[in-house]
Amino acid sequence: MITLFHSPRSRSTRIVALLKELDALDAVRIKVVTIPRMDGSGGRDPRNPHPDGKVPLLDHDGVLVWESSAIIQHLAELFPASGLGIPVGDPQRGPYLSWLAWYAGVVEPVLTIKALGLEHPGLGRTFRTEAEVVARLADAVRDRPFLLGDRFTAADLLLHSPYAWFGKHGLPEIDAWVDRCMDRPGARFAADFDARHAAV
Ligand SMILES: N[C@@H](CCC(=O)N[C@@H](CS)C(=O)NCC(=O)O)C(=O)O
Repeated sequence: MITLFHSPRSRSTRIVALLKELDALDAVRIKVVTIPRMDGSGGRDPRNPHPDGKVPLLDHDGVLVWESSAIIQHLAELFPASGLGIPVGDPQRGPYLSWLAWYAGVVEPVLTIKALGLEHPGLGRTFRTEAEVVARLADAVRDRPFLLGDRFTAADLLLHSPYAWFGKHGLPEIDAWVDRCMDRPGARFAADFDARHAAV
């Protein structure tokens, strides 16, 4: 039994999109839970076994998988037929894993630092700046539709997600790539799912 703990319009929305892309909606149960929201609504949900009370969380036969990057890799490998993951032995495997890890290790901290308006030279030295993050992404998609070439992968699904929430960046390369990622069955399904469960 596999269960995704999900709260609408949150970081777990991208995992709902992934389930659709993987054609795994019959195999994975989606349990909608609450989380504390910025506006003071919601709250930690006692039904959510995430150690920090966060979403997304995957429970696979009683074993917990947390962090979006890990959940995405786990699910893409469990449901390989869709071709959203890159298998061991494929020369693209290294870049694919690197994009997933770079999202968690660099993109999330950098975007959070920027959103909070924090400034310290050590932050840029450690993580790099938002301008550098955007430049890396723009370089990657300037001459090809997706991060790894012609094919949409789970790396695109994860890396484009901040721009899907917070609006486009304004750089034509990034905006066109985000449009391509949002014009997918997974993104459309997740938006519809969240609209139907938005009260939670
Ligand atoms: N790095 C984590 C971040 C998870 C996260 O912060 N999720 C937010 C929702 S967008 C959450 O659950 N917040 C509730 C809380 O902080 O208690 C991931 O990507 O899985």
